[in-house]
Amino acid sequence: MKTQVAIIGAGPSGLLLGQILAKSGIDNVILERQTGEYVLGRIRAGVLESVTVDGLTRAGVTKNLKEQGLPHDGCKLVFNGQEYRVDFKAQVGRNVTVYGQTEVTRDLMEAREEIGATTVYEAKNVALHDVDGESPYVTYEKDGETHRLDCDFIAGCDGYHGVSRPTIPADVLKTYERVYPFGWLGLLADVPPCDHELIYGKSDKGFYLCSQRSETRSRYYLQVPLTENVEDWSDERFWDELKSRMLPEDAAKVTTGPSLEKSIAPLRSFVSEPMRYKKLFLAGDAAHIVPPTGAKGLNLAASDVLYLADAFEDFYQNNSEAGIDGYSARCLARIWGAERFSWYMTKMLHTFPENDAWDNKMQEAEFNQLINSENGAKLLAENYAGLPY
Ligand code: RFL
Ligand code: PHB
Repeated sequence: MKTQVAIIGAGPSGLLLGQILAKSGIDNVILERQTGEYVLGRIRAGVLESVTVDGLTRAGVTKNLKEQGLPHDGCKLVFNGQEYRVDFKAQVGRNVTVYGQTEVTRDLMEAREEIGATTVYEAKNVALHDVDGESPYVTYEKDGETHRLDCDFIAGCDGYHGVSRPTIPADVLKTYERVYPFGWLGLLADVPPCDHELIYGKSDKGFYLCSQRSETRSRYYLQVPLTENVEDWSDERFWDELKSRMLPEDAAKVTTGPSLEKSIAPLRSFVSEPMRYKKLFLAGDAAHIVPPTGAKGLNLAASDVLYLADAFEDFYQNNSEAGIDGYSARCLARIWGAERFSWYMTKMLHTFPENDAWDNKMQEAEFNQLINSENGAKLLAENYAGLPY
């Protein structure tokens, strides 16, 4: 098989890139290790910045988003009993859209099927070859047979545990990492959300987040130690713990119900540089991870993809390599801004086991600056609604 761009991974990065390129007449094939159902079963992000909505618009995939996406003009922060609403709309004139990653992924999968572009699911042992030569190719196994996909370029959209990043020689890659000493236990349930906006809270028992997917589906998270097992969290235990961390007036508005999904995700900040090595380009979680506190993971993936689509369009339509050459630096400028914001939100709103009395006072001062300074609130709103693209 031969194509122009071989895309590794059918998560949101790979599917969005594939759709935009196909619309521009650039042939591409996606190789995905899992089944489509497995990819859709992963419950992840829920908040879209305008850059992500722009990306989906460019891909022509906004029908359901327009009908079902919920515009949010602000969110509530609660810090040890004090609450504060950040008004994104008033502060920076922009808002965000609440629409789940599962829905984004499903919309992109359906659109890809409609245009008849090739996605190979359950592609095993994907390996990248000659990425530093003139004729790169990818091999994979499917139904016991080995296949070869020749291409001009490879887009590594295969997430943090993928094969693309490790293909780059170790002496070329520089990585930066911060691992946090806790995870988030998430619960999805078909119950109405407790508030029309998201609530990010810190109590003396740890962080909690009240999020949503629709007016009838809620997503809640609790900070838990990394030693916790999801099997030890009955629904009842989860709801009790959540309510015990919330302000009593908010807790009174929580509707409980049976969980559709429960899982624990560790928190990590990670960046690898550069994002391009010869014919290989990394995008999304393959190149960087943020802790979910700033709601940036999916949105960064979308901005990488838009820059990469620009670069390939420039190459194939204008015969220019400028976009390709500038890709890594262009992405990383935006990524480091989002890394800073996610790290700041995580540090301000979680309970750190190693914190001493000084650290606790600094956390409190951080929150006070936010609620007492118009500039503090504006900075948060600007970052949350999305840094310039
Ligand atoms: P994905 O979604 O991980 O997709 C990568 C795809 O590549 C496939 N793959 C391979 N395919 C072929 N061969 C291989 N060797 C392969 N190795 C991997 C995988 O099966 C997968 O289908 O990365 P992508 O597309 O870059 O998208 C990024 C987003 O998924 C991610 O940034 C966010 O979901 C991050 N994230 C969250 N972000 C938020 O903004 N809010 C959240 O609440 C939130 N929760 C999360 C998250 C990420 C999590 N991960 C990665 C463990 C919760 C979790 C559990
Ligand atoms: C979610 O709804 O899953 C969600 C929302 C906001 C975040 C993280 C996760 O910051």
